[in-house]
Amino acid sequence: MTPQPTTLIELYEQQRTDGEALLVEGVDGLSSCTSAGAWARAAQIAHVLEDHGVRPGDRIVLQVDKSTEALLVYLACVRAGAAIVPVNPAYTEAELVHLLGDAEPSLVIADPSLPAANAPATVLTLDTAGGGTLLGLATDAPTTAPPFVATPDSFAAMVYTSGTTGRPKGAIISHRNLTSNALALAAAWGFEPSDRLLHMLPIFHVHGLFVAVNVTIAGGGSLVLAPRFDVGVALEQLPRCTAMMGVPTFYTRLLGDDRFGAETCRNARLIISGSAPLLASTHDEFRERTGHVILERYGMTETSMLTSNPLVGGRKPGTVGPPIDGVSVRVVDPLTGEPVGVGEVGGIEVSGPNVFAGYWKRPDQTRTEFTVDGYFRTADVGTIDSDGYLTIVGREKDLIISGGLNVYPKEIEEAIDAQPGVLVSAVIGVPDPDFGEAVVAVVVAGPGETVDIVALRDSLRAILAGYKVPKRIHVVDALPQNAMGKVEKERLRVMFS
Ligand code: MCA
Ligand code: AMP
Repeated sequence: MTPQPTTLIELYEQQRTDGEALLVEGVDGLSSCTSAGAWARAAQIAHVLEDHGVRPGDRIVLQVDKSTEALLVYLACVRAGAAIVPVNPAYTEAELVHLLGDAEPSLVIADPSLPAANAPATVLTLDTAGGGTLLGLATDAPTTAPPFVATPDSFAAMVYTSGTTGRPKGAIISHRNLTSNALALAAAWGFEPSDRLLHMLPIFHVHGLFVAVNVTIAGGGSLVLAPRFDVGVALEQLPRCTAMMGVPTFYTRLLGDDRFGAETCRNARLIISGSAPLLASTHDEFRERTGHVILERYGMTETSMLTSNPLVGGRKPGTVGPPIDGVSVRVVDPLTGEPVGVGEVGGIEVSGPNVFAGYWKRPDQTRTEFTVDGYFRTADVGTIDSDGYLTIVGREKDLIISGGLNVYPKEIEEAIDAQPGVLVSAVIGVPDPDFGEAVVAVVVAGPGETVDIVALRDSLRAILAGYKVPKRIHVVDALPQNAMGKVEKERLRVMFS
């Protein structure tokens, strides 16, 4: 019997049953490629990376719009032993400064129209049409990869995640982390060569880049790859697919269209939601309209996927299911660190082969986020029921999840406070029918000053990615504070919801 793959290279090579089968079927303007073709093209790109000085363990920052070629860059990094650092194409120059300085990439691959193209590093370009310097250089390169031998601990990716304090930090993600997760999920969700996954997620995050792509590879199936989520494209493509992965906003938007129904899902066997809480009402409406029970799962950048409702058996709305194979999840008392009883609420801690090695260049922060017995503190708050299903009831971290994208209030508050006329601000998340939570800012003007909301929003747009810019800005005389002088965000949430 062939041993289970422990690296992404083994995963790809062992699970590829039919090299001539499509790995990616591009739609809405994206290109297609076979499994063997993708692997060979990735080898060629890996040679270009190597020719530009990239060595195993080096970081490669990627800021491009979603395309099939961008996925091949990910596979090329795997084959060259480099860690991909995916970056949201909406990030502004200001948002990139810290990341580029921190990651110290030996190479940047960027769309020529995006800020990373001006990075103070070696830059190769790649646009959505497959143009740019990168692929031109790859054309005549060998189709067998450079001689990198991966181990389970080899560095596969570094994904930036923010914190409630301080600047975004790079989570170091290994081949073991991604391979073990892909295998566990493919088995849990029954992925097979006949599967066709509708992929409309962005590829600058764990959900779209690793969960969707690696699970498909592990199952030997194919991706129907669209540039972005779009209801019209989903209505056209979903009937041809067996599975879909998305954030709750995808499903509320589909339900908002009368054409969406059981017929659209006629070939689907599995509809998965994650990255943000799925409302019970969305769950119910989806079941009534299509007959499908959405499968909800829970994960994090630092850990990949942790728990999932089952493929077979009871999917419980409002819960994120039991731990997936190989993952251990416990709920502890925040004061004592001791596990709480069934049905009691506490901090969620996790361990397993999927859990990352630590934060790049931040040994102190890494130490404080792990317990002495090696569990990672998620800063999510939850409870486990008598069947072992986890429910997330809140977050210790001051985090807003808008349309599946994380927004850290502190970063937005700092940006607002630096604007003319502003004394202080507080940023909160309020319920939103489309994004789940919407970013709202509450601002106090300095003495004798006024705040021009339109000008403030324009200034924020220039420095922050669009999804972080508050959807609403309210000016108030003072922020409510408790006896300790801390802003009472809960009161603000009630006032401005
Ligand atoms: C775009 N906009 C947003 C968001 N996305 N505003 C708030 N929240 C958002 N998520 C703004 C843009 O700045 C723009 O504003 C306007 O909406 C239109 O932009 P567009 O790009 O056309 O938006 P969209 O196509 O409607 O995108 C919404 C979306 C997208 C489909 C929900 O954000 C999306 O695909 N989200 C998925 C994120 C994801 O994959 N998360 C997984 C993270 P303006 O016009 O004013 O400039 S990984 C994770 O969380 C863990 C590991 C896990 O468990 O999975
Ligand atoms: P990120 O830092 O982008 O990896 O986001 C991870 C966070 O998203 C988790 O710590 C949770 O707070 C949240 N999250 C992910 N999946 C779910 C889910 N199914 N339900 C509720 N929250 C979720």
